[in-house]
Amino acid sequence: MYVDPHDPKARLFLHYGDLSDGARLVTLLAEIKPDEVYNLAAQSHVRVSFDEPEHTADTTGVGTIRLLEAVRMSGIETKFYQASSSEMFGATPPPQNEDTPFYPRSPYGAAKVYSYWITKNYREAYGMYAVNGILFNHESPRRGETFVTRKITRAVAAIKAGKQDLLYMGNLDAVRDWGYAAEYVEGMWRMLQADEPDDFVLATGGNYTVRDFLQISFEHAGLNWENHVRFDERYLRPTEVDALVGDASKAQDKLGWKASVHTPELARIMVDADIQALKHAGNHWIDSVNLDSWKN
Ligand code: F7E
Repeated sequence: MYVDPHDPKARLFLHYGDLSDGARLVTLLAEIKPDEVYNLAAQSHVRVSFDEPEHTADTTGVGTIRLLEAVRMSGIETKFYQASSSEMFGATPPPQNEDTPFYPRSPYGAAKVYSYWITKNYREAYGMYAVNGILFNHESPRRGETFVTRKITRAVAAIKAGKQDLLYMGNLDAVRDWGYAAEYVEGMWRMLQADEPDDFVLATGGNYTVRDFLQISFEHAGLNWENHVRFDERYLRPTEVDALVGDASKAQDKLGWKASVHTPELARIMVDADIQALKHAGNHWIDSVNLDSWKN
């Protein structure tokens, strides 16, 4: 939790920096000398990457080499984690694991493939402790409001409270393997504690459609999703990733990591959290639901 830096209990210190500014990254790393660097920064919305492909390539792709170069140039000893993504598998059918070929289907997926390979290259070329965590969709009540899970659970809370009636959605047939972000963050940390740097898939192995997520979420609030969900083609992507279902057995064998929260429980956690959040925020919260719902 963030506390004022003057407080003796302060343990989290924030610094300004941007992945488009390589010189700043070098200065920051030389100053902080971190033991571990987690590159979670990106333009991470797949639909938005079709609208802003160049910006996505710059942050999600080239940003990674700026950070790797900053580690190298500052001469510090640090372990490096790259947030690789199941989106890299794209059109290659499930189940997907570390040996599955990549076939990205978006500017975002293509940029992540670049970052994956450049991370591996720095490991091999310079002996850096650099790893790729290939994470399948991981969600929580903190998920951005324009990703499908949170969009659904926020709408469920608003509909339940009688403040919204309809929810506009795109492709309900897409299959995803949605896990709980808190568990995945522990998996990321475990990757950096291993004896040797390596690449790992983190996933639950579950297989649910967007329609399933709707059904579970609405049902948890005592609602029938079919009465409230309508189609809007603006949420379709020019090329879709039809099915992502991960096989995380390597992470289980080598890191002792296994997901325990599966998609139905995750949906219920998120619905409960949004019902609570709505009670606290009242009408202000609803305004932002309506503003957000057109743009994702
Ligand atoms: O879409 C479908 C949509 O935007 C999931 C990012 O964290 O995970 C995420 O990427 C599915 C897609 O996530 C709506 O077409 C239907 O098939 O929640 P999403 P994503 O594209 O899977 C990966 C692992 C990442 O790395 C990414 O950074 O849901 N869908 N209707 C919709 N999606 C959205 N957003 N909104 C809709 O109305």
